[in-house]
Amino acid sequence: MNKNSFFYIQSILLFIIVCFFNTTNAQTRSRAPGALPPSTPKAVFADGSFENGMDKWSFWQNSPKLGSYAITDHKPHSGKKCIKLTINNVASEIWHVQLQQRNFQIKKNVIYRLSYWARGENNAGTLEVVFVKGSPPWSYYSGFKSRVTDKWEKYEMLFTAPLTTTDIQLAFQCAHHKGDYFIDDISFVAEDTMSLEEMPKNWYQNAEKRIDQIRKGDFCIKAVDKNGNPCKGPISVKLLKHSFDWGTCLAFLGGDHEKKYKETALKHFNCGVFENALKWEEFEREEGKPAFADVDRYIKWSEKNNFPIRGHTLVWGTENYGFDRHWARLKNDSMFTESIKSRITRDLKRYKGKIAEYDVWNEPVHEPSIFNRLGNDILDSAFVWANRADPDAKLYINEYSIISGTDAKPYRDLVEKLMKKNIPLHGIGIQGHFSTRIDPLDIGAKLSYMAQTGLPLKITEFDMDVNALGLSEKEMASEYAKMMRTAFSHPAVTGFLFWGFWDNRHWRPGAGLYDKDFKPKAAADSVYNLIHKVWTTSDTLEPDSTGKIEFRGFFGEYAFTVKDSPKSQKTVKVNFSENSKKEKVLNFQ
Ligand SMILES: [Ca+2]
Repeated sequence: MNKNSFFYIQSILLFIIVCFFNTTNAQTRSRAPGALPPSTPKAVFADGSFENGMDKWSFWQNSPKLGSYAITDHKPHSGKKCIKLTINNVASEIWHVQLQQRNFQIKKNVIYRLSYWARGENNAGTLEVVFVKGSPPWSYYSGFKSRVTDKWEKYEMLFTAPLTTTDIQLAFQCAHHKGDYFIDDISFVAEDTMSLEEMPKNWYQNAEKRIDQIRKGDFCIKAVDKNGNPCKGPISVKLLKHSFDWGTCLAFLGGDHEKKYKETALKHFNCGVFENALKWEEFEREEGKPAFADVDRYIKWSEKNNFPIRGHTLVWGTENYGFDRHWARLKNDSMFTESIKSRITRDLKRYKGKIAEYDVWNEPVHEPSIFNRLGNDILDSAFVWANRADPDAKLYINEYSIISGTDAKPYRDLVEKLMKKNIPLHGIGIQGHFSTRIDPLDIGAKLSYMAQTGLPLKITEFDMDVNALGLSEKEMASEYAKMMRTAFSHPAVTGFLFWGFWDNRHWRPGAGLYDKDFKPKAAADSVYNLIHKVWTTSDTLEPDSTGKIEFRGFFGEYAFTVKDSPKSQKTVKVNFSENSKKEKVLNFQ
């Protein structure tokens, strides 16, 4: 940091503005369903009233002619002025037009309330606000989206600071819909501190010890032959498949590499998750014409290979990818509600016994567009409908920026609200798309924070922005391993799924374990080695005179092989889980 920018930052810190706003007849929209705690202002950042013009704000666009800005006296929310952002040309990414403020002071784990007033003219649509790192690679920390209406409305979000820094940027982004966006009375106040458990300094160093304690059991088998006599000769013990879910998202798109793609998934992992095929907007592009045949292909493969696939996702509020124009969203509110109910009921009944687990609602904290329309209770209803349609299905909620960002608090608040209402929610999905390096203590603390709900946690969509972080292949392998070890050694975590493994089929190019030509990167080997060599159980033991062997091994499915003569060997497969009997009699016929 040079001297000038130091003084620049200092001047921002000293700059205090108090915003007065009229709250009568105003609606407040916050992102997660549910009210925020009352505000008790303790600090304020730079001018959000626009009475002094742009002041510390700046306008940025990715290419000229997307949009423009103006300080205007046209119907400000309060005072005489507000800012107007105009989008003339829609961009592929919402962040291509931004109103920014950078380099203000935040303190680690302090919870700030950002509030602002906004309205739209000329069909203005989604306005997103994000907190990102204030310099490359602009790592994402937290954000909130909402649709502006033609009336001034107050919007609020809570932001938990990821670290103590001034290297931070707040940005309002709106390049997804043409129109005029008016913003006024932006306020940013500290009001609470997130109570994250202080992880012991050596918590990560002790990961392998914890893994041994929580992922293994002491087991015993008694091997008998067809006459009931104890087996003689050595018995080999081999873990075939972890109880713990090690998985990847799947996209069966055909093409030359399809065979290799499927083989690679089976080689590394024991379960999968639909990347896009089950997302409603992809699955049922036309009303009444769901792509059953496409999903059935996955199911067939899943059953053949004993490779369960998670049902991601039944409902997702995002307005990206043209989803805001999906036929269901073009209906009136009551018909839209009815369509959500039909979709959930129809598909869970159809896939009962074939898909065991669903993300019922994806990104409820960050994508409130459906709650804005239908109210917050639609979330509760979705879980109830899913539970009625398939009472055996495990129902998850799924969200990003929880361990890879700073939104654990609003997520836990939402989960606890559902639990208080006895909504059938069985697990917490934590996506894990990282744009920062892996910090095991920080991640461990956030996992523990979420685990306090008492529900199992699953890392559902892990990847890293390898290119933006400038990771070498070796560094990437080491970061991925660090994350796997962090999650596997946390007692509340029951699964870990990569969001893809091949660069040709990855939303984040470079994040795959294999490059475009299917050449394995260092991470491919290290991921394989951890799951199949480091964290595995494989031994050959001599039974005692009663045919008994004892061993300590990972929970999962085992193959026991008896070599009863040089020419004959017999294998029995059996499962040893956390809850299974510690001792089993196996009959080697
Ligand atoms: Ca104003």
